Amino acid sequence: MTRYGPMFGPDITFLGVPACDLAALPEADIVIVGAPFDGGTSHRPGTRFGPQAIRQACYLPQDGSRPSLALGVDALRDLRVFDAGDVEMYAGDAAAAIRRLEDAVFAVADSGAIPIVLGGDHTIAWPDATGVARKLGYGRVSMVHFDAHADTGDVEFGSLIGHGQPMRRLIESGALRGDRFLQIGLRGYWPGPETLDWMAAQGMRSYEMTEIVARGLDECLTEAFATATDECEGVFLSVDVDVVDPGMAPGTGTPEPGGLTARQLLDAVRRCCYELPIVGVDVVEVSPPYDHAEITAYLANRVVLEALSAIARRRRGDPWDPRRPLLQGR
Ligand SMILES: [Mn+2]
Repeated sequence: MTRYGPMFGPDITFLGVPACDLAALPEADIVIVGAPFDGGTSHRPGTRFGPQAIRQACYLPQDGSRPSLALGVDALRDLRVFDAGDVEMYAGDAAAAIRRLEDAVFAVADSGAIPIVLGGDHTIAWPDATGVARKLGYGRVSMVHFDAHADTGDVEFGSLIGHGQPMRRLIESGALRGDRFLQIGLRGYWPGPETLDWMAAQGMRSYEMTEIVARGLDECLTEAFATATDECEGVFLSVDVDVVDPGMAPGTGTPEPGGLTARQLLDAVRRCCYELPIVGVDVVEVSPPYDHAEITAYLANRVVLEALSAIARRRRGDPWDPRRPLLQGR
């Protein structure tokens, strides 16, 4: 296992943070890992180009500094953030690809850093959360999962590996507990009753958009956070960009109308990373070939930055009140 650089495109890092080698990890708070894999995609492909798009989608210099207006931290400087490049993930050999990714994520977690994985289709959540659970203990990590889809399919296209199935594999293997699994933003027409019955039997809690609209996202998050922190060492945050309405995130493989706004997702990710003991993050399903004006890549870049900034603010330790004005010491 070593630094490959990006699997596709020029050798850049996330917004210019220093590069690192997975085989010789530095003392780090955060290690970004690219997972350029779309071999588990059921419909529109292209997420193999997601990591590079997310790394560079920004109008500011690629200088390794991003002072957050909202949080008053510069996460890329306040935290030791490195980019390990892409794990080699050949779409034609899904089993080998996810094995390699799980080892990479485990190496980061084992070093004491938080892995932030740039997808890639959602298949990667299986090796991502498993890699973290290998370090912290099976059943000791909870999941907060933003998605239009439950991703709890059993066998699809004759395979156990696919972007509609990672959450089932994580629970079946014992890596994560079904009753510490919080899903936010589900909607549409999949899965069917058999899969919903299986999810209920695992004790999963899935907040469908109808409930989120009726109760408000903040109230749902507060409730979910109480479950996520009960009897668990840490929380894995998995963000499928298709949780956002396709009008604000068109560049994705399985768009489902009627989702969260970009603003709601950024605020929710901020709350997760400020209020919860986050031990791993992935941001998945950005498909640049289906994007328009880089809308989706820009959003995913900001999701990563929001997570980093909130982790930095949480570590700083002083209270943060979102209602205080910007120029009066928020
Ligand atoms: Mn998904």
